[in-house]
Amino acid sequence: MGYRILDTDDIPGYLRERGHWDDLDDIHVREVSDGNLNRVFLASNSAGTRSLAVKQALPWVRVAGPSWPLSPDRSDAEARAYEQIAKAAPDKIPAIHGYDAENHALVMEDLSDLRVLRTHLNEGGSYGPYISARIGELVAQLSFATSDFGMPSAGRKALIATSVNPELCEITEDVVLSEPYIEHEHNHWHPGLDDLAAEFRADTRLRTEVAELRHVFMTSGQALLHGDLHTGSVMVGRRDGAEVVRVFDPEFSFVGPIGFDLGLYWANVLVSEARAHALGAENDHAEQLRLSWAGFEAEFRRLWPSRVDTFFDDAFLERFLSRVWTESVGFAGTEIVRRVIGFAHLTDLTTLADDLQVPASRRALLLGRELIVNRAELATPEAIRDRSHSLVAH
Ligand code: SR1
Ligand code: MG
Repeated sequence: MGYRILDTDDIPGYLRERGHWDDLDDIHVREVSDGNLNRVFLASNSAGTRSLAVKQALPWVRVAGPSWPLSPDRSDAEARAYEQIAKAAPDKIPAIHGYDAENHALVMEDLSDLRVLRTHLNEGGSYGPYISARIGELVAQLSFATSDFGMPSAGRKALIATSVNPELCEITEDVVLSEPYIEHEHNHWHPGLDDLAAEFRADTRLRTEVAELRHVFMTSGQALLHGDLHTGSVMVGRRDGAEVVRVFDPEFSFVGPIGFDLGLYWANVLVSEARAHALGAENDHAEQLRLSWAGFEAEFRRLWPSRVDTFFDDAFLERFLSRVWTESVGFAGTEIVRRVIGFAHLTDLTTLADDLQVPASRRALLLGRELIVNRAELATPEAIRDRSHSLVAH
């Protein structure tokens, strides 16, 4: 049987065929698709004692429809990424119960008792001391394990080969790392940003800096990345009295620059802060950058003595970490810009009333440009906070 696009009614039979569910008299399915690309279904029994999630890749971009075709093979990249993350950071992803390559479908743990971090923040929820630290730790665990520090050279070359993800990398190269700086049909923005959108497209220095980051993205194979680590790819909550953070949707995964994962998280933190500021509810975004970087750095340093190649000495580690920081700052800037004047905007801003959305978006855009252009001098979270405050003052 070939590739079947599943609908809500198909899920019970599908789960039974795949050996995940026996009692078809007691199964309730609902579609909860939320992301830009795929469909997601949740199946549960009436007592609420058993539940599963089914995620299927469509042969197009879900939010655009068949006019934007996309190979469903991206589910292979996602399944491969989950395998790697399960080895490096098993406590930070959902349990994967099965992957059906023929139908591009993953059957996994239902996380609906947790909340999407973006939704939690949009509703005024706080990070607590735990969430950003766990994200930084996850990036360190995955990136160390899949870098030349965590793997022998030949195995790494094999990982690079099996992790190529050209179609999804090209989406990022386009929608994040070039289109917002040129005329493109994917771009759109609030009319109150017309002047900044035009200014950004005419800014040759900005364009060259983005070109450099784009080239880093295309050529720097430091480690396996999640590849799309925004706050919509993170679930948070409590289970058995303990804080829980789960990262999902690693379909953009490939071997690339570590700073891309940290930068995407930071960008989404910073956009969330722009929303909070507009609503008069300050949250200290620099503290989240600090916590995630501290989580990343502490875990990377903890793992460093176990590196497989000791020609990489301690002095090199300092250089390496410094490069990751600077690239993270730059990538954060590119993600902010595309989320405001490119494709795939964020509900953090789009759900604000116009009179709040425009100033919040302007604030985010100006900070995004600053992070890109001046990333080399923004060496600490506090420097980013100060720069952000001084931009608003102008
Ligand atoms: C065409 S896909 C647009 C965006 O959705 C995904 O979540 C990625 O962020 C991508 O850039
Ligand atoms: Mg996604």
